Amino acid sequence: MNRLFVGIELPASCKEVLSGLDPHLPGLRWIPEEQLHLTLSFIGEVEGLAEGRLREALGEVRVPAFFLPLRGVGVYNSRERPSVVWVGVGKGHPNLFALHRRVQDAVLHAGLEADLKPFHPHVTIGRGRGISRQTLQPFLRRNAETEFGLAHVTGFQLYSSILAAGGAKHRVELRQQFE
Ligand code: 2AM
Repeated sequence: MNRLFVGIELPASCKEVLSGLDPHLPGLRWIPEEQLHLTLSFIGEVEGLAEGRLREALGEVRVPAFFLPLRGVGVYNSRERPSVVWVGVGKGHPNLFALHRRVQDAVLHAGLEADLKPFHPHVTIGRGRGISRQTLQPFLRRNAETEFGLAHVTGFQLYSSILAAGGAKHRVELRQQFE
């Protein structure tokens, strides 16, 4: 069994910028540079045969390459506290949403359950470990509208995720290039 998800790996230059944003605040764990990605579809535990079908279906997914702006920061809250600090991708990127739909179709085609919640594309850059909104506020205000560059998206990856005490470890299982 592998715990799988599909995502877009960011170019090294974008990862470097986002990694360098770390405000080093207590109660906030910054995501290691090599793990920065945009999740397209979280799938969960998958057994070998289904993973084979998924690899095959993902291998058929092609959309035109596109540029994705990385822009602004925000948080998702859990029990009144920020749990996820994210970087946004602006509004209305038809190619990103088309890619998301194609990946979801591939997951369903493989006989797996796709996460059917609305797609809110974001790059998780930090995880709250008890930090308050107030402590994070100056960082959020400072970067609310900051442009972090453009990611040239020419493919996507199938990742496995191994849960460990210091945070999940991700490994690229498949690279699908459409350009
Ligand atoms: P994220 O994109 O907000 O960080 C691997 O765990 C990736 O899948 C993470 O990047 C995570 O969210 C995303 N994900 C979505 N749903 C998840 C779930 N139910 N459990 C774990 N991760 C999930």
